[in-house]
Amino acid sequence: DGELDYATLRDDLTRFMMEYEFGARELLTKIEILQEEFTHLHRYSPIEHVEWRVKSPESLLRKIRRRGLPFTLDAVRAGINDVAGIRITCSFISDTYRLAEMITGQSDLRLIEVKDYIAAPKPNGYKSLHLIVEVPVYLTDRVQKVRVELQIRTIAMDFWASLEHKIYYKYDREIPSELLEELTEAAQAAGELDQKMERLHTEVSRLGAEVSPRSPASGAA
Ligand code: 0O2
Repeated sequence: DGELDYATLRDDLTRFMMEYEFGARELLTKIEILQEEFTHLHRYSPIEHVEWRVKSPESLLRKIRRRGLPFTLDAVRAGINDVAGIRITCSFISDTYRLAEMITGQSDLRLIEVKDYIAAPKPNGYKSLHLIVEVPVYLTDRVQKVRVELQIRTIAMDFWASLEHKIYYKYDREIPSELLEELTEAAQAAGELDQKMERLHTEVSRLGAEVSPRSPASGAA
């Protein structure tokens, strides 16, 4: 006793990571259902694409160390919200909020935190709607609640964020100031594009509804 039982530790960690994967998959099914029904009703899909991942054990360990958390599964459960992460890319800003509402309104999910970087972008221009939701996972012998980070953003926001992310790591987290300025300008341009697309989308939906108010098929965007 008191000795580190490597096999037990490995099994516990595998089980722990599996729970996060199950949590993410539960949420992915919910997202798929929303996408299918929404598409049926409105004749367009609010979602362009969905990506997801479970953090690698290496990256999880780095984060635990960075945060100064104890190396216990309970501490990770309580202190790290993005072990499982899902990113939803939408066409339009209004759809990011609609989806967030449809997800957070589900009674088996618990909303832990919302960070609305669309309404209040980060100083570098980063925009995205971040939700932390708790999902119940039904296991063989118990129900385990796991947290999943959901990032919901538009194609333009995603385009910007993926380039910024590459540059950020390329310059080892210290982006040169002239590049930073250009990135902020690009974020501004992406924001303007989003607003223009939103206006067009609203206009086209309105026209579609006027042409044939009874048929949702004509309300296509
Ligand atoms: P990586 O490399 O993507 O994994 P948290 O991790 O949630 O406890 P924080 O910083 O309070 O810590 O959360 P926040 O602000 O909700 O950001 C979480 C994630 O959003 C980040 O994960 C990024 O994926 C993304 N993000 C936040 N800010 C930026 C940004 O300025 N640019 C880009 N491209 N992405 C951003 P990680 O783990 O920090 O990074």
